[in-house]
Amino acid sequence: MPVTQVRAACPHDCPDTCAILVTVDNGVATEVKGDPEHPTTAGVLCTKVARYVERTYHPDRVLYPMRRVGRKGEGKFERIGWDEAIGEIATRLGAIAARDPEAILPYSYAGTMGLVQGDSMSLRFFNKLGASLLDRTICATAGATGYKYTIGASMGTDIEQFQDAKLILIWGGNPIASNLHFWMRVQEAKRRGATLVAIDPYRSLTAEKCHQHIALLPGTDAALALGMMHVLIAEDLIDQDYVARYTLGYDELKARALEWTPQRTAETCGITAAEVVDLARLYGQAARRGEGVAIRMNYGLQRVRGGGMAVRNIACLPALVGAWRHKAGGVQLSTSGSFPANRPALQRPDLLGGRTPRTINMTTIGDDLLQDASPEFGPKIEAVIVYNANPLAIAPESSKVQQGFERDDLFTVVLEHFYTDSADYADIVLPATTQLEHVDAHLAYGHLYMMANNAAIAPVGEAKPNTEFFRLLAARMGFDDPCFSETDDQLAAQAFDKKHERAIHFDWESLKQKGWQKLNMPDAPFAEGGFPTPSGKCEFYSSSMARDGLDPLPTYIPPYESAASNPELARKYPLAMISPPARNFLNSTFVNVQSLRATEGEPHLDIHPNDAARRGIAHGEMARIFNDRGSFVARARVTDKAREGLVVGLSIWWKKLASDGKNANEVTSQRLTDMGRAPTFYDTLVQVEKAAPSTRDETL
Ligand SMILES: Nc1nc2c(c(=O)[nH]1)N[C@H]1C(S)=C(S)[C@@H](COP(=O)(O)OP(=O)(O)OC[C@H]3O[C@@H](n4cnc5c(=O)[nH]c(N)nc54)[C@H](O)[C@@H]3O)O[C@H]1N2
Ligand SMILES: Nc1nc2c(c(=O)[nH]1)N[C@H]1C(S)=C(S)[C@@H](COP(=O)(O)OP(=O)(O)OC[C@H]3O[C@@H](n4cnc5c(=O)[nH]c(N)nc54)[C@H](O)[C@@H]3O)O[C@H]1N2
Ligand code: SF4
Ligand SMILES: [Mo]
Repeated sequence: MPVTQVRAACPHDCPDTCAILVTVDNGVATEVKGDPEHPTTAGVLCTKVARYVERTYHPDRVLYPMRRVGRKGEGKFERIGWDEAIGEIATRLGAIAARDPEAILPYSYAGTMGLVQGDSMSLRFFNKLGASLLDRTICATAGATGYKYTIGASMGTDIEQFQDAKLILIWGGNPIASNLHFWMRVQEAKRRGATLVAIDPYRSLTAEKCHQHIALLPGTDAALALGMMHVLIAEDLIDQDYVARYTLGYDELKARALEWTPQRTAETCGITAAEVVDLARLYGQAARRGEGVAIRMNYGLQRVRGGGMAVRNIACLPALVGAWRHKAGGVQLSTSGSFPANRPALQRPDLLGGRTPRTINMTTIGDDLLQDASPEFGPKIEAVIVYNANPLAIAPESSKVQQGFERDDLFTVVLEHFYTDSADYADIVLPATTQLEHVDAHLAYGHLYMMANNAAIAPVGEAKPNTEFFRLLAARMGFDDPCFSETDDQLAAQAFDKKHERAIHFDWESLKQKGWQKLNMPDAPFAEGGFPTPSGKCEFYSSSMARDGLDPLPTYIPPYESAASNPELARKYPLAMISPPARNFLNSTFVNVQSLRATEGEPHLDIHPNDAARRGIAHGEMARIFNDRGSFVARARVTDKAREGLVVGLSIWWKKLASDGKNANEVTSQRLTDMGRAPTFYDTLVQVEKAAPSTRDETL
């Protein structure tokens, strides 16, 4: 066989969704590289995915169906055949479903973002079965909800315009680690004279490289946005024409914003009043000059109690100063709402046949697995099918998640590439294909291209695509609707709604050949209003919020856990902890790739010199981080990158690769955000103390 090049797309939960070229030599993938022709990928892959070949042929891949032989969590399995595995799963699920199908729960997230290997055949199966629905909230639903109330959909400034901005606010994001191709555009803007401002409690890799860094307290962004509005209004930096034509509720907003003096804002955010005033002036004056002023908001700021409101308040700023008029102005949180993804065709909610099963929130899986049957909760959860997710590592309040998955009366199936922390608790582990081994269609949440992924190699071992597992299981359970025999290509061909004007040119066969195709959209989406809200305007006042029992105007909702909002708790646990992504991991993916783990080293905790000194902790010593929910250990890095009162544990480590078998989610809570029912990972108070030296065996 000759050496060939196959067009692929990066499947990971990253805004960039890169176009990849896979070199295949005699059936073996030898190299992945970024497609130089694809405008946002520009020939570059991040260090993680540059290792995708190493990950694919990793000696620890799950190669065969496996049945547990040890205790739950012990990770001892024996090989079985696919036929036996499917038979056993069908029998177990069939018996549970005969009593109550809602006792069965799918648990999945974005291990792959593919529209096919994500949720297509899987949800057809669960819909037909009548299983519990899963509320997929673990990442972005707080911000997405706040943004939707204000702007109308997850749409915003095109990444391909950012290089022409003169001012870029990087708000609650760390693009050098988590949105690399956006950072490349920012670098170009900087070369063309743009000013860069990072708004982040932590001096991240990105904040370090910006002209300014505003290190506010976690969870206080909503107040900073209100303080900026105050200054913009007081100093007459509002675009009155834009506001009059394309926004709703300015007078009410004005009254609200005037309550937020720079002094009050500064006290709430733990910064100076001058920082508030200067930021607002920088923003308002550049917009007044007709320059591109753009905000890249990211999800880091919405993992706190008031996360939805914070995103909403920030999303009001571009309309106030008319920044949307410029194609390099406005705001981007996510572009996913630009894509006319045809989820009903893929997932077939009609197979529910009029049933409305209960919904389980994936964020509170810890509590939910420990719930007994009750009229409010419904049946006890008796079976969980995990795919594209690693709940033991990534869900908050780990000790409860672990207790739940340890239950002897719980039947757990995990579809995986590796023996993750979650796979160790499975009754049956099934080998899943990687992106090099299956077909998929993708949208992106950081750019505007529909993407195709071709299979480059044959499945490794006995791995099968997620879709094939659900096809086999459906057949074994007697589901004979024709939709259960559709191939992955047939599914991919339904991924986008061809009748929609933005996807009018979508044709799966040609997308597969070309690899990518841009949506049909204007460069400046809201230059003349046209917001996809109920009023068609940017909604400073939102009747939908009033209807949903929320304050219809921008406001500030303090964190659950902070010195100001909960002084009693703060006396016991005085440090705010955040656990944002490490550069060399992708959530918990890649932690087991030796070359990448070696770069991260081991779990660290960044702590300010004053906080470390008070606790007698020296740089490089082990620290124990704890609160009422649990504890974990990490090696202290004494650094002023973390502001005083804040500790930072870059994540998400595999527990079994940490010296104490734990990670940052031991101490995070299951409390939910103000909107979107989302997690509050970065709304966590802890205490830190010196721990015994690590007994970690470096040869592990
Ligand atoms: N390398 C790498 N890339 C990734 C990921 C990964 O794990 N590794 N994960 C992917 C996924 S799933 C997602 S959702 C995105 C996440 O990436 P981002 O959306 O960028 O969000 P985070 O990394 O959670 O946080 C970004 C920054 O927000 C800061 N932050 C924390 N709390 C606050 C706050 O209250 N206010 C403000 N203003 N800032 C705050 C953090 O210190 C951090 O530097 O990245 C994706 N890309
Ligand atoms: N403390 C703390 N916790 C967090 C966060 C944080 O910042 N701090 N971030 C949160 C966020 S933003 C997110 S999005 C979640 C992420 O949570 P998850 O979506 O659970 O993400 P991963 O940990 O990457 O787990 C994905 C798993 O899917 C598997 N996988 C990949 N492709 C396939 C496939 O094709 N088939 C199958 N069967 N499996 C596949 C991978 O091997 C991997 O083990 O974590 C959240 N948890
Ligand atoms: S993880 Fe993100 S930056 Fe890395 S290759 Fe995938 S899409 Fe590109
Ligand atoms: Mo995420």
